[in-house]
This record gives sequence, C-alpha cells and structure tokens, in this order.
Amino acid sequence: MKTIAATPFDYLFDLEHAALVVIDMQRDFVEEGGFGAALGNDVLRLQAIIPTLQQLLAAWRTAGALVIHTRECHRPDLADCPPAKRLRGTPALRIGDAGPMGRLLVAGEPGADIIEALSPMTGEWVIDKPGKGAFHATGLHERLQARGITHLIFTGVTTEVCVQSSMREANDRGYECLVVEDATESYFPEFKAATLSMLTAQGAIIGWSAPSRLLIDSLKPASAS
Ligand code: C5J
Repeated sequence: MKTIAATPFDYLFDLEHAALVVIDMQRDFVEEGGFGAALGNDVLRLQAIIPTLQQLLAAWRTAGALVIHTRECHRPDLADCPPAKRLRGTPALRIGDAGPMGRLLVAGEPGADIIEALSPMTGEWVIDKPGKGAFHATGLHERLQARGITHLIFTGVTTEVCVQSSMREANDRGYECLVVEDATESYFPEFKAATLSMLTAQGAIIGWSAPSRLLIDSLKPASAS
C-alpha cells in the first residue's frame, strides 16, 4: 500500500488497483492552430506541464501500473457532437471545422492526436470521448471494473473542464480519486485554483490533490510496504 500526504488528508492506494489518467493532452488543446487556440486561449500555459507529466509517466510506467490516455474527439459526421456542445461561444473555428491541424476535435485528424512528447506506449489504454467527462459514452467504467481498478489519479487538461468532469464522474461511480496539482493546467489560473479547492473541500468531497513530487516519491521501491 502507498500513502501520499495529500490534501486534505492521506491518500492510500495500491498499484494493482490504480490507474494514472492523462486527460486530453492533445494537439488541439496544447498547440497553436487547434481548438483551444481557436477559442482565444493562450496554449503556452498548458505546455508548461509537459515536463512534469513526462516525469510522472516515467515513474508510473517503471512501477508497472496502468496508464489511461483520453482524447476529446468526435465522429467525422459529428453525430456525437450535439448543438449544445458545438454552438458555443464565438470561436474562430468550431468543432468539425477545418484548421491547420485538420478538422477540430475530429477523430483521426492530426489535431486530435496526443502530443508526441506524451505518446501512449503499447498496452496503455487510449479512450476517445465525445464529452467532457471520460465516462460519458466510452465504456470506461466497465473496462475499469473488469480490471479491478478502484483508484484513479488524474492529470491533464483542462483542470476545470475535462479533468474536473472526469473526476466527478469517477467519484459518482465509486472510484477514489486524486488530482495531481502540477500535472494539470487550465487556460485560466484562477479556475485551476478554484477547481482544486472545490474538489478537495469538505473532507475530500470529490477527492484528493497532491503535487507530483509526493506521488513520484511514493513510487520509489524504498517506500513500498
Ligand atoms: C475543453 C477539455 N476545455 N479537455 N476540453 O473543452 O478540457
């Protein structure tokens, strides 16, 4: 059993029943010319977490536990992208429109790919999701149950949209969840701070948070018990 001195109190997990979830580290959110930039956001803010995620992934992979990557993307005919999602705001380009990295947030287009620096490795799960949450219309819960996973450790972007939605969905389904503070990011620093506070408030009402350093330290063989 591993123990992390998390907020608001210790988080306990064992590697056999835990997965590291990397939410939507796709070119469309992190690079110029993608969906995030089309909404007027500064994508450089999100790029700042890439080295931390690389270190965390390396430690988690060495420990031999499950890694799950998600990609927010839609079918080419957009049948899984309702107007309630597509017709929001006044972006330069909408979901499904053609941009410099192909059609925005459409499966199979270059922009929907996970960035090269965080490429999934063989055996890792890649979940394509049409919603903000990783559980909506993906079958993820059933796969996790079949594998015996009870603990989910969340990273990725953006903190207050897809990371938060996924963590709330997971908690409703009974998973013990932790978000890694410096391995998640938002285009809006105030939204990130508020999200971390609200997820962990009221005695971890949705779950825990901790810096990557504590998680990486817990994965070192010396801390095994
Ligand atoms: C958004 C996400 N922000 N991955 N998606 O639309 O957070």
